[in-house]
Formats: sequence, structure tokens, C-alpha cells
Amino acid sequence: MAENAEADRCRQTAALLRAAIDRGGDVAVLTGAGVSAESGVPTFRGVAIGASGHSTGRPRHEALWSEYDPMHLASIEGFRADPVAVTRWYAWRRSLVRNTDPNAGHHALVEIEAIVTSAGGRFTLLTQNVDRLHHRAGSGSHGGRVVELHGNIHIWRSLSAGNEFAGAELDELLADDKGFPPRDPTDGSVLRPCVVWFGETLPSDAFEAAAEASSSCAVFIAAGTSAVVYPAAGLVTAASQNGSATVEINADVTPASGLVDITLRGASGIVLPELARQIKQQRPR
Ligand code: BJW
Repeated sequence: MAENAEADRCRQTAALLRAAIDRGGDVAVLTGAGVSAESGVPTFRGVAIGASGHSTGRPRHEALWSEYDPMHLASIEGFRADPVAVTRWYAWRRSLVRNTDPNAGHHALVEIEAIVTSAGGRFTLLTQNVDRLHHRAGSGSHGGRVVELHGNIHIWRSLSAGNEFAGAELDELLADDKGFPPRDPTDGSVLRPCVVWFGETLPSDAFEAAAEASSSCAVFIAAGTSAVVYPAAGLVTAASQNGSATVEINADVTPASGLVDITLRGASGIVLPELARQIKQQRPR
């Protein structure tokens, strides 16, 4: 019964998307840590459904911050208080995400992008994830846009001059954790990841693009986000107030669940490919 209801909601969502796409409507998707959970990347909060699990709790990762205070690890104050611990955590996460692959949910979003843009609509992927797995899956390569709201863990910058380091140069700077935090070889100032911490503003171009896409799209999907961190969480409300059809894909209930038109309860690595399959099946007449 519950499974039938879930399948009905998935068909209803696919039909909604198909109709919007056929009218050349725009689609915006907000993603969070849950979308990378099936690639083996731990989430920040709540349950995480890993590869092959499609109901709450099996298998789970430990939430990233279960032993730490997030405000400590993800704020400039926390970094200043304990730069070694914060650097070690980000260096570990950078290494983890480089050694994993995009999952079926990431790939399905690329398919949906191609369907939307080939029908003349705009596709905007608004991600809170800093892992770049959407880029590696091919998002943005079919005429859509990927907007990174919380930055990118693969680029680090010096606190004083803002000099940026990436790739092999950054590998070298992060090689010896006895020298943490790493320093800019040119001016000796400490390096930090180019991510957005609590209390910091989001890059203005990214947030403006997100606000515009959310308030003008025909369909807005929030996938794998706990919808508790602002201003990203407010985009669901913005879309809803704009009159967009709103959909949540999540393994669990979130504050957005009561706001959206349709909730699809399950793992994004299962739900998103099924949605893509059904949108393709319901070809325009
Ligand atoms: C699955 C699944 C599977 C599992 N399939 N689903 C308004 C009200 C209240 C507070 C504020 C407000 N406006 C601003 C604030 C303050 C603050 C904030 O929001 N605080 C709240 C926590 C209370 N926001 C900020 O400070 C922001 N800046 C700002 O607003 O600037 C203006 C300003 C400046 C100065 C003063 C005041 C205002 C910045 C926020 C930056 C967030 N940064 C982080 C770290 C980034 C770097 C890093 O990666 O380390 O971003 S925090 C962390 O949370 C990270 C994430 O992107 C973000 C959101 O988490 P996300 O992605 O939703 O993941 P989870 O783990 O929370 O949830 C996973 C979900 O997936 C769960 O629901 C699972 O069920 C589900 N799931 N497996 C589908 N397989």
C-alpha cells in the first residue's frame, strides 16, 4: 500500500515535470548532502541512506558532525580556535570525495538537464555540496547551469591575500599534517578551504542566480537536504510563493516536507533515476 502510494507520487511528479518541460518551462533543483550519501560521502545531519538502501536507516553513515559541534568546525571562529583540527577534517573530506564517484542520482540529474534544455527550458542545479560530484557526473554540460552555493572543497585560499591553490600544488601543501594548517608559500599566511562557513555570506552571484531560478521556475525539486541551513533552505519557500510546483526527495521528513506539493520518500539514487526514466517514457505527443 505504502509502496503503491510512493509509486503513484513518482508517476504524478514525472507527469508534472513532463507537462512543464513540454511547455518549455524551467526546472530548478536544490541538492544537499543526501544526494552524495550513496557515493559514500557522510551527511552532516540526520540519517544517510547509502548505496542500495531505499528506506530510512539501511545502511547508514555516521553523520559527519555526530561527534563535533558544527559551529566549531564550520565557522571562522572554530577555524581560528583550532586550525589544525578543522584543516585535518577538510583535508580528510577532500581526499574522500576525490576517491569516490558520482552515483545514480547525480547521473539522473544530468539526464533531466538534457531533457529540459532540449525542450527549450532552463535547468538550474543549485547545490549546497562542495564535493563537485555533480560536475564530475556531467551536470552543466547540456546547456544547464550548476550553482555552488557553499563553495568548493577543491580550492583553498590564503587568509591574507586570497591567493588560490588547487590540484597538485594543494596536494603538496596538504601532504604533511604535522605542518597543519598549510601556509601560502608566498606570504606565509594560513590557507582555508573556499567553502562558506556559518556567519559568512554566500557568493553574491551564486545566491542571486539561485533566487532568480527559484522564483521563476515551473518546477522546483529539493533533493537530499535537511532544509535547515539558510539562506538555501529559504529557496523552497521562494519557489512555493512563486507558484512553482514543488517536490521534495528525501530519505526522511524535513521542515520542507510540509511546504512542498509532493514528497517522494526514498534514496535520491533510486528516486531520481526512476523519475528520469518515467519522464522519458511519457514522451510529448
Ligand atoms: C538522503 C539520503 C539519500 C540522506 N537520499 N536523502 C535564518 C534563520 C535561522 C538562521 C539563519 C537564517 N539565516 C542565516 C542563518 C544563520 C545560518 C543558519 O542557517 N543557521 C541554521 C543552522 C540555524 N546560516 C549562515 O550562516 C549562512 N550565511 C548567511 O546566512 O550569511 C548571512 C549572514 C551573515 C552573518 C550573520 C548572519 C547572516 C551560511 C551557511 C553556510 C553553511 N555551510 C555548511 C558548510 C559548508 C562547507 C562544508 O561542506 O563543510 O554547508 S554547513 C552544512 O549544512 C553544509 C551544507 O551544505 C549545509 C546543509 O546541509 P544539507 O546539505 O542539507 O545536509 P544535511 O546533512 O543537513 O541533510 C542531509 C539530508 O539528506 C537529510 O535530510 C537526510 O534525511 C537526507 N538523506 N541520505 C536522499 N540517500
